Amino acid sequence: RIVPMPAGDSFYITTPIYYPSDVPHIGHGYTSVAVDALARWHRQGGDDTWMLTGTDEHGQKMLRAAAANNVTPQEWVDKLVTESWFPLLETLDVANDDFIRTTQERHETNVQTFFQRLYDNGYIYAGEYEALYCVGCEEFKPESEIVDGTGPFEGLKVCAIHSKPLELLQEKNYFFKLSEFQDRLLELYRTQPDFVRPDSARNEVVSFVSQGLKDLSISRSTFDWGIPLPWDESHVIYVWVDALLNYATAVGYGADQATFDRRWPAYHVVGKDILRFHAVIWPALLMAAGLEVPRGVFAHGWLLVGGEKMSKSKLTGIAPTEITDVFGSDAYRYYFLSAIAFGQDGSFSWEDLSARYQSELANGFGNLASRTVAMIEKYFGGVVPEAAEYTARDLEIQKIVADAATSADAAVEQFRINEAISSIWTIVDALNGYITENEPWALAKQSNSGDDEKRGRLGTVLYTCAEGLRALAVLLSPVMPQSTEKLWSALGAAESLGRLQDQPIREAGAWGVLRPGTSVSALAPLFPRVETAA
Ligand code: ME8
Repeated sequence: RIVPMPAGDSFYITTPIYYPSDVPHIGHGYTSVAVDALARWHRQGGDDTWMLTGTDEHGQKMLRAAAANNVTPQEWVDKLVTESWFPLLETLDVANDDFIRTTQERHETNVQTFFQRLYDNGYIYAGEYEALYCVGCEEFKPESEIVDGTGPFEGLKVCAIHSKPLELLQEKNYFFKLSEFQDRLLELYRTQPDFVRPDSARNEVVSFVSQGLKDLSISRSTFDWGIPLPWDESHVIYVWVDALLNYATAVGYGADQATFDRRWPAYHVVGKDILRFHAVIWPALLMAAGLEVPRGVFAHGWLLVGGEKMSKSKLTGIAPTEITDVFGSDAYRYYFLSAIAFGQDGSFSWEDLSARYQSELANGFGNLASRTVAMIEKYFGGVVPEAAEYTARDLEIQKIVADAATSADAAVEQFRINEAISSIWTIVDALNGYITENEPWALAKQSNSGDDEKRGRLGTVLYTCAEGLRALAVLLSPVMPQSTEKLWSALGAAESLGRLQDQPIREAGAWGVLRPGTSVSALAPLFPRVETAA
């Protein structure tokens, strides 16, 4: 079911808020660049776009790490956020509109407002709880995720994800009546089939909820690093529900109704590890508070390194800077967004990254850009020539450009980023083939010996390439903001057409936008040769 979004719509999109205690790795970077590319696309499509990211700073994990480092939890998270998490955004060229931290006042106060409302609405009650808790997951574990320990943990119950012993917690807790929402949730998944995407994620959620839901413990009373419950300050709000609320407090929930109305509801992009929190618990909490549910939840897959899920517990994490220092941030963005089917697991390897960098970016896109600009410099004194008469083959190129732009937009609407990129790449491949067929260097030789028709043809061929590159710059700018910017100015388009980020992406496929007579300027290789140690 494809529902195209009209231009000018509100488009609010979020990443998960990350635990700052982990060092940022390429998995976090993957989610962030995907959300950033989607946001940039919509922003350039004229939608009223808002991209949010941030950090999840409460909970026992943070408290313990701070204690181990002999600092207060606030000092601990402040240090991590400034030293590791803000810089990640710069490293990956993420243009987020806001960054929320759950220790901010704007969050804490309004989380309390939200829970008071749930309490007043009768969805919260006090009870006794005894269950096994994983501090790594910050979650009470269901039977299916508990395994018997081995080695040093022989005889203990351990978390299947973290392989660390679980802690038996027994305390008075407040509970949220999640069990009451089973029917309404199933109704939601039925009436809005794209509420959870992709289909595999939707099926998992539907089957989970169909089996019945248990009420959810939403408070803890044995430590105080969290947000106190407004009606019982001896409890702090469970870190996961505190965290989910970020999506609402960041856009004014409880404080600025006008902003909240303008932005909410959001699209959430998350890794599949945290799908249930977003597709089950979060909409139920919103329903209980009488608020609109999210527009949708998109769960992407796992990045695998050497066949293993890369995470905090398995020390195979690779820092994004290890990649960007060598290949640059555009290549990072392009690689993860094009090589992995968005929604499915994908493997990272240095060999694959290097190979794609060389063939697709350096030899494919980069070389097309360099030689087109160089030929315009050489044969037309650096001035974009006019097209003479278009042949059927030229018109075919124009159609490829128009079709690619249309399909890419349709794919982005469906969060299918890799499909959008492969549609756009049909332009790169077509133009490289077009240059080979038309041999502009031969045309130049013939027109030098006075053949006016060949001169006209040379102009048409090079205009076609330059105009195709103009479309490529616009379409690829959400994915590769830096190299497309360089290309844009080399084409002289910045002066004649204005800023790249202001070019309407949904009109990128129109023909004849780049003006003949525009002066191009030299273009250094967009994707220079790299020496890889790998
Ligand atoms: O779960 N492959 O934070 P977190 C792909 N604070 N993506 C990965 C990944 C991998 N191997 N590893 C991590 C939390 N990610 C909570 C979220 S939201 C209200 C609270 C990405 O720091 C992926 O997006 O553990 C995953 O969902 C997220 O990092 C988990 O980040």
